[in-house]
Amino acid sequence: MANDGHGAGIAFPEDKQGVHLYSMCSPNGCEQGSRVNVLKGQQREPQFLAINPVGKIPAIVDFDADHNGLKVFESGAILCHIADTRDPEHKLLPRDPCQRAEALSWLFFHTSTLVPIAQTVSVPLVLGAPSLKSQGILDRRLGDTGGWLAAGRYTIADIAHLGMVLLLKYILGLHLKTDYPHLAAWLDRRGMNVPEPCWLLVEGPREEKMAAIRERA
Ligand SMILES: N[C@@H](CCC(=O)N[C@@H](CS)C(=O)NCC(=O)O)C(=O)O
Repeated sequence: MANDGHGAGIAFPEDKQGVHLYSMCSPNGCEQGSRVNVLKGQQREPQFLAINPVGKIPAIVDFDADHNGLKVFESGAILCHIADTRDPEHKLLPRDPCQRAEALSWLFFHTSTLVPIAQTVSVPLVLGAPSLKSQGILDRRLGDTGGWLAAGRYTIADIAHLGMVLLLKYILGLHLKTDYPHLAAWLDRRGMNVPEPCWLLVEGPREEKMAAIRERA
């Protein structure tokens, strides 16, 4: 696989067929397809951010005719896409709603609980502090789409982010309207106009707010 000059050090594919993986050998990556060396910061190169705006490996591009260069990031989403499109017998992700929900429960446990715990310990040692902040990533994405996170409409992707965005806003003391205007507009948009959790409205310094949260729990 030759470097076609797109990225400073990332070898992008010349034959645009099938599923192309962008990754490197890491706990949730493997050495296939194009190597994106996160130890050298290649995940933050514009050409890779165009594939995964979150700046993390793994990511794939699906060049098959049906999928038309579809970009997928987040290991869970990649696994679902592969299962949905390359497993006609549904061996990897069952079709039966009960079995499917069970498989997805454990997949989501892996990506949302186990991986962050493992990374809390390992990432600062290997990579230093993460440089791309979630709220900035979401704000840019919503600025690009002008609406919702995915599929041009309100989906479970928007629903999933709501509580955590409010929590980040509170914990980090974010000024959304001035610093993250697209995120602020998204929160105000029809369908997202839910009341803030009561504990967010507690006045006073952070310690008092935390005490109020514990009291109300
Ligand atoms: N939730 C993501 C996590 C991906 C992730 O954190 N990848 C690491 C390598 S194992 C990475 O690219 N880190 C680079 C960075 O954070 O700058 C997934 O499951 O795909």
